Parts: sequence; structure tokens; C-alpha cells
Amino acid sequence: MEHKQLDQFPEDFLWGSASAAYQVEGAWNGDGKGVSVWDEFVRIPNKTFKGTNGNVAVDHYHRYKEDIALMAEQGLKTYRFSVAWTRIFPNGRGEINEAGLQFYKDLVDELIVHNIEPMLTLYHWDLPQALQDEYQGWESRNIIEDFTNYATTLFEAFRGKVNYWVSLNEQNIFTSLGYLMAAHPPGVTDSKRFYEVNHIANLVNASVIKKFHDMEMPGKIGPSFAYTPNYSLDSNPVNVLAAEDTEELNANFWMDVYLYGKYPIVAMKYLKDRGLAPTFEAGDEELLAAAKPDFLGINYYQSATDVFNPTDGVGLGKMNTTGKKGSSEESGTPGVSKRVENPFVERTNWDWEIDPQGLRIALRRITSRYRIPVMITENGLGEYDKLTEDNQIHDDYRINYLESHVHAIREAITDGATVLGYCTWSYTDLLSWLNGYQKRYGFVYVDRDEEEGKTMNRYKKDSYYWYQKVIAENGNNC
Ligand code: BGP
Repeated sequence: MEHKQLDQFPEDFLWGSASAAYQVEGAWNGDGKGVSVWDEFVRIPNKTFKGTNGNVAVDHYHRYKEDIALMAEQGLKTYRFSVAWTRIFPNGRGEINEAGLQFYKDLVDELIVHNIEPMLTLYHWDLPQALQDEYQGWESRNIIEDFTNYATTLFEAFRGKVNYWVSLNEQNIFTSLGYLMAAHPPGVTDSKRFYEVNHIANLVNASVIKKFHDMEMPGKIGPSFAYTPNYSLDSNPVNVLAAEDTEELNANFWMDVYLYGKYPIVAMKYLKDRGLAPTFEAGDEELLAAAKPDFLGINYYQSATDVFNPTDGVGLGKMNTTGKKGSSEESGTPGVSKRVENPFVERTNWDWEIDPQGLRIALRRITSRYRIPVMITENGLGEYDKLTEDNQIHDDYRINYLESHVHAIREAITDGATVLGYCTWSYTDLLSWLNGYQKRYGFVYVDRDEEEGKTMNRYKKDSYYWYQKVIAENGNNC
């Protein structure tokens, strides 16, 4: 629908930006930090672009004050970061590593001094390797107790200081890339294990949210879901059904559990018929039903367009991790759907479709189905950037991307969605898990590339100044 006039963004709207520990911090074994599954995984040949890793990343561990000063100058209202579990408990549990906890205490204090609301993600994929070795990490229910204990340590440490908490970042991505596509640790391809792991992750998520509320923590907590809304390629009913099935299996399958405490009916029947349904134990249903997030975090990058895919059709294909446009493979689920190019949108050099309307559609679907406030915890454009001789970065393509998405949020708010804030991905340039350092997302350019040894100097991109203005105007000219 078209509105004659758009609503204003709420006065307390949280204009922010995001990062994750492994992608920015570096100091991978500093101050008593333990080894995470990512520290190990990147050492396996051919897993990441040119073998890049986060050993040094963009050295945020040592430069966080400089980075926060840039945020403050820009006017950022919130900064979303994640805590590395292995800095707090090097082996996943046991004695607290005080030096590791101190880093986050200092970071949080520095943000607060600059009037920036800290938004803390408990888990952005860097599982302690010790827990992987001991009980296969997410495959064991032991992780429920260890994770809840780790989270409780942070709740106690930051009560009253951190008001926004993200439980799990993109459970749908770390489970599927870890257990279906073998693209993330632990590099497995096994549908049965995938659904079991995902169920245990649901229990972990529920357990920490329940704990947060039982402890009467001030503030709000919710998971961040990577939502890629599905469209049918055309009005052929076979393709419409394929898109609906994909929405059921790839989206409702997570969001219904978060918000209703139950798996969606069609998806569960599908899994049962194929012997893939997760194992329920006594108490699971009650735990899932007892945990209600205060908001739903959404990471939105793109939409997906689907057609029907017969049972002998294509399976999961490889992603484009090189930045060579058009190099991603066909991908689908036999008997369900196959992803095709949307003829109405542009694509990035990594073949991600650029679709701001998709964000509006996502926000509206969530609003209608769940009636829950949304925090946009990630949205951004990964592209090549060029540092000019006079240290400028003219990233008008990023400004266009972000501006059109901010406009889509404003339209969704006018449609009736409640949106609490908007975190761009990312603040500084950082390590893109599988794509190296050349795929850049930041407002702040970092002078480093695939090889170590450059200055790590920070330079403001044109998009930095653009966002500074957006924040000053509270988004009302977008
Ligand atoms: C999300 C992750 C982020 C970030 C982003 C961009 O899935 O939560 O950590 O990496 O996607 O993805 P990529 O780095 O693959 O381009």
C-alpha cells in the first residue's frame, strides 16, 4: 500500500551498528582466552577465502577506545557486540577468567560514558573448543547447563548496565551451515543431526531467556533470527506452494518456536514422515513454552525467490565466497523448492539480492503473525571498497542500500510494525567469516586485507557521514 504521509521514527529509536567478537577483536589467545571452534576451523585448508582468520581481525581488542570515540562522534545510540565465551570461561565452564571479563566491563563502561547503549550478544558462534571435544558441543544436552551458567555470569556482571541482550545470533545459520552444508564448524552434512542440534539450541535459547526473566533482570532479551522472506517466482500455484513450504521450513520453523513455544504443524509433519523430527524429552515442551522473548531480533540482508524443485532436483549448492559475481551454485531442497534469481532486483558481487521492500515485507509478516516488537540487529551491504590517495572512501552504493532499507523500515512502521532500533552491519570493516577481509561492510574503513601487516588505521567512509546525518535527523528525511 502507499501512504500519503509516513510516520516519524519514535523519539527513542535506537540507531546503531553491530559486530561480533571473532570478526573484530583479534587477540585470539590473549589474556587467558581459550580456543573456540572458529579458532580451529579456520586452520583447515580451503575452508575460508584465502585461509583468512580472526587471529588479529581488526584489532578491536586493543583499539576499542578509538572505535568507540568514532561511534560517539557519529552519534550512534547503540552498539551491538558479542562476548567471546572463551574469554569468560576458556574451557566453557569452571573458573571465571577475570582478565577476559574485564575487557567487556571496560568496553561497556566506555560505551556508557559516551551515551551509547550497549547491546550484548551472548553467542555469535564462537563455541569453546573444549566443549566440542568433550561432548560434541551443540549435539549434547550438557550445553544447556553450561550455556545458562555462562549467560548467568554475564547477567550478574552487567545487571543495570546492559539493557539489551541478544541470546543466540542466527541459530538458523550456525546450525545449518555447521550441520547441513559443512561450511561452518564442525563441518558436518547430516540432516538428522542438524534437526537434533537445532532442537537443543532451541532449549538453550529458552533456558537463558527464562533465566533472564527469573532473575528479574532490567531490560530486554531476544534471539536474532536471520530472516530471508520467500517469494514465489510467479503465480503458478506449484511455485506459490513451494515458496510457502520454504517459509514454513526455513522461517516459521524457528520463529514459531521462539514466539509460540511450538514447532509449526506442516514442518513437523514433514520431518516426522522422513524420520528427521527432533527428539523430545520430558520437560522440553514446558521449557519452550515458558520462555517469551521481549523482542525478536532480525538480521535482514535479502529476500529469496523460489520455484518448485522435484524430488530428484538440485540439493544444497556452494555459496559465492570469492566476490566473483555469478559464481554461486544452484541450491534447493529436493521435493520442496529451489532458489532462483529474482528478475526484479539487483545483486551484489557476492550474489546477494538487494531488496529493501523485502525488509518491509519481513517486518509486516512478523507483526501479523507474532505481534512482537522487532529489533533490526543486522542489515548492510558487503562490497569492495576503494581507499583513495587522500584516504577517502566513496561508498555511494552502501549509502543507497542503507537509505532504501531505512525508508522501508519507516514504511513498515507506518503500516503498523513496532521497530525498536536498527543496527547496521557493521561498524568497522571486519572479517567476513568465509569471505575474508575484502568483503567490507563498515562505516569505518580499516586498512588491512587478506595478509597481515598493514597499518589497521581507521578511515571514515562517506556512509559514516551519511549515517551521522540520519541519526541527527532521527531518520525523518529518509
Ligand atoms: C550474518 C552474521 C554476521 C555477518 C553477516 C554478513 O549472517 O550474523 O556475523 O557475517 O551475516 O555475512 P557475511 O560475512 O557472510 O557476508
